[in-house]
Amino acid sequence: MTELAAVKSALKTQAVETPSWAYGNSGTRFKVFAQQGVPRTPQEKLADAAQVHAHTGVAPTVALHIPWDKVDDYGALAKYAEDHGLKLGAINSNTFQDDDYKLGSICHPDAAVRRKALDHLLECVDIMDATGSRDLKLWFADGTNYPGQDDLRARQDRLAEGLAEVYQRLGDDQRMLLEYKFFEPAFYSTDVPDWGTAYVHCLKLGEKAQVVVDTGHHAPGTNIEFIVATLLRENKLGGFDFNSRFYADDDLMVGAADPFQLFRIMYEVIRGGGYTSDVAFMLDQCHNIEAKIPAIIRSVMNVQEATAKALLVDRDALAAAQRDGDVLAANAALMDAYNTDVRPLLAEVREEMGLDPDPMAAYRRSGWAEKIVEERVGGTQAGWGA
Ligand code: PSV
Ligand code: MN
Repeated sequence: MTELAAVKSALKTQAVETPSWAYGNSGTRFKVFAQQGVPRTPQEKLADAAQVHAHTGVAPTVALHIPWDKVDDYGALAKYAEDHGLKLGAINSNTFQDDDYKLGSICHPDAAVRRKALDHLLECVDIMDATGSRDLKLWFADGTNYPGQDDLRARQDRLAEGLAEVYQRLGDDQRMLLEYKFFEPAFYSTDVPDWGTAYVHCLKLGEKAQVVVDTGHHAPGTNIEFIVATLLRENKLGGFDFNSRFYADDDLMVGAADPFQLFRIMYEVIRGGGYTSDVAFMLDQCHNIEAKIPAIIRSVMNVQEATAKALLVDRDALAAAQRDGDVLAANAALMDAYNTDVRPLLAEVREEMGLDPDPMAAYRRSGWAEKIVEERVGGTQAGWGA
C-alpha cells in the first residue's frame, strides 16, 4: 500500500461516537435556549445521530446518558439504533442531578447516599448488558466547596471502595472509563480532579478500568498531549470526551478553540498506537446557540481533519531530526503536516466511501432540518434533566 493509500484507509475506519445529550436542548446556568425540532425521546436522538453518520460515514455509535435516556426496553432501543445504521456506545452514569447528591455520590459521608449512587452505577452495567455496550463512563461531580467540609482522604477511600464494587460487576468484555475534571461543580476540592488520581484508582482496579480524557477538563495551558502519551504508554487511555474550551468546561465544538491542540493530541494517539486500539473517541459537547445536527457534523469533520493531518506527519523525517537534535527540522516536520490543507483529501475519502464530499452541504440539502421542525411538535423536548 502506498503511504497515501494507508492514510486514506485509516481515515475510512475512523469512528467518532456522538453523545445523545448533544442533540437535546442545553445552555448555561443563565438560560437554556430551546430550539425547534429538538428530539423528545431517545429514539428521536438516535434518528438525528443517524443523519450525522449518514453524511460523515464515521459516526457509527451513540453514547447514552442515564437517566436522561431511560427507556423500558434497552434491547429494543439497541435494535432501533441498528435499524438506523447505528450501535449504542458508552453508557454514561449520572450521579449529579439528584437532591441526595448535594454533598457527593459515591464519596458522600452518608453510607445510604453512597449505596443509592452505587445502585445506579450497577443499574448502568445492567443496561450495558442489554444494549451490548462495552463502556461504562463514570464522571463524579463529587467534591467539597470549603476547606474542612469533609475528610479529603476518607473521600478517596469511599471512592476506591465504590469503584471496586462496580468493577467486580463488569463482564469480561466490559470496561469502566473514569473521567477526571479539575473543578466544577465543586470549587474547593474535587474527588477525581486530574489524570493522576484517575490513573491510581484505575491501576488498583485492574485492566478493565481505564482513564478517559475530557479535553475541556484541564486548567488553561495544560499539555494534554503529554497526558495522552503517558496514559497510552501505560495502557491506561480508555477514551476521549472531545470538546473545546476557551475558559472553563465550555463544551464547545471540538477543534473550534484550538485545532492545533487537537492535532497534537491526535498525533500522540497515532504515535502511541491508540488509533488502532480500543481507545473510544467520543464527543461530549453542548450546542447551546448553534443548530445541533450540523454542529455535530462539523465537530466530526474537525476530528477527521486533525486526524488526517496527524496521519500525514512524516514520522521518519521527524525521528531523524529528533535523533540529530535538529530542533527546527523536527518542529517543521510537525508543522508541515499541520499546515497541510487536508480538505481535498477528505473529500476524496468520502467519495470513495460513497458519500457526498461535503457533509455539511449534503445535510442542508437533505431537508432533515425542516422535516424535524415540522414533525416534532408537542411533547417535551429533551434537555438537561429531561
Ligand atoms: C462533566 O462535565 C461531563 O464532562 C461528563 O462527561 C458528563 O457525563 C457530561 O459532562 C455531561 O454532563
Ligand atoms: Mn465529559
